Amino acid sequence: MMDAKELAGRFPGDFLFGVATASFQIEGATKEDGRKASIWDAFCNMPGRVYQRHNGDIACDHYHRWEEDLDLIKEFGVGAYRFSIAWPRIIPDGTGPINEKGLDFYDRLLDGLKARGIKAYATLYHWDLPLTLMGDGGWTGRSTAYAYQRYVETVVRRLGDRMDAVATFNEPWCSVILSHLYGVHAPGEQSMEATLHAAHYTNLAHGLGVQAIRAIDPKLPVGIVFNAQSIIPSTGSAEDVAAAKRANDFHNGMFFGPVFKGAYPEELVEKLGHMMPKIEDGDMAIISEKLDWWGLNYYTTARVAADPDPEAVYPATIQGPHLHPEKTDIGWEIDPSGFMHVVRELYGAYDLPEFYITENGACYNMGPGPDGEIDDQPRLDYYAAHLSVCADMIAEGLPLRGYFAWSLMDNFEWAEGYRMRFGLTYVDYETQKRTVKKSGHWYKALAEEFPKGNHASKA
Ligand code: IFM
Repeated sequence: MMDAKELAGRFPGDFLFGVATASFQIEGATKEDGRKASIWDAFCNMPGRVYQRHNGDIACDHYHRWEEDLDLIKEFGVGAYRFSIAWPRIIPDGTGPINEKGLDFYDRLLDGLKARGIKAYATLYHWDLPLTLMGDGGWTGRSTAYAYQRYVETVVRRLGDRMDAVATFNEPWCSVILSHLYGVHAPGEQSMEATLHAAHYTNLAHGLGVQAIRAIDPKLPVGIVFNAQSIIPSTGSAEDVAAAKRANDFHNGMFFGPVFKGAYPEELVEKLGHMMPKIEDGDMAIISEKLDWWGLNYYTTARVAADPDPEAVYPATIQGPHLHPEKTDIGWEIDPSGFMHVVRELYGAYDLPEFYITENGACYNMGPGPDGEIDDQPRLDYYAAHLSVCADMIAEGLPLRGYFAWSLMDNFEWAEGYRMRFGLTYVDYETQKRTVKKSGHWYKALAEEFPKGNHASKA
């Protein structure tokens, strides 16, 4: 087992360790204090979408247990907490009246973080779009980008003074491609045209959000969080290498291109431009406002091969066989080398600012043993291997400033419901009891070493 303290020695003293969650996955209280439905509430209620029709009604009951949860975060010895704000609590219909009680909840949360000396890394959108906005097409409608901008203004005006950093979006790939092309996430659409519209209006919303934040508080570090895919050609054949390039353009370039270069990848536009929405004058300049930081969420690698079907639609790729036999309980290949691969590729391709690993972690579903302890050694090993790669990134000169473990605790894993567990803390959903797992104790031993030189007892 990798020694946590030894690993700590490979990180700079001011490196930031944190834990992450997201609103819909932990809060519950979906009908309380003026919150209205999000697209995820509706999706959960539709048969066949979410495992056993699990929903977010109670989740980890964090809306009521937030103080206990902040104490838990403090216990972990981490310097920062990454959480998201639920738009349907703040502006329940997406546009229209502001719900003060929703803002009050995050007011309490932020004050609670400050009181405990924990930095607040807030995400403004982690997929809980107010359901009413589906009436305008949801993310496929341009007006949603402007509704988002007003929501951002509302949040940052009231809460921005206690945020240490803010992200406009979490994983646009999921809220665009997984949700509008593959139909796996809400709203469950399966159309390339819808996907391309959602992509452009999400990108535009990001840029409009950045403008709003900067106008209110130019000193608040603003960024965006991507689950950039680590794409590796299945074989060295020219076909597979070309397929990997197409996959890169489609899955990564669709977002990184506009945000960091002010343009969509050329081949993507050539092949799919006829299905894209009209790009208005000024859109690309808004989208490519310079950012202070960006976040990478990394879990696994994608092996990509050319689709042999001559009729295949762009990007015309298929999944190649896994290289490593080891998988987590959700079936994702474990490949720490893919972590380094994607970061190097992205810094080679784009002019990127400093970054954080805003999510990394593993799904293992073991529960308490006879002694009540949760022995999740494979998760601990996963963390150790990936954190070791983070130390390598720093040694290589990559501007990595912090790392957030996903997740503080087990929670609602979207279409998988509660059956898939990513927590450092076990949640008994019957009693809502939280029990720190073996991996959690290990992560605490690492995190509490930071900031270095700041612990009288460890001098
Ligand atoms: O649970 C999710 C999270 O909401 C976004 N990133 C990936 C995690 C694991 O699937």
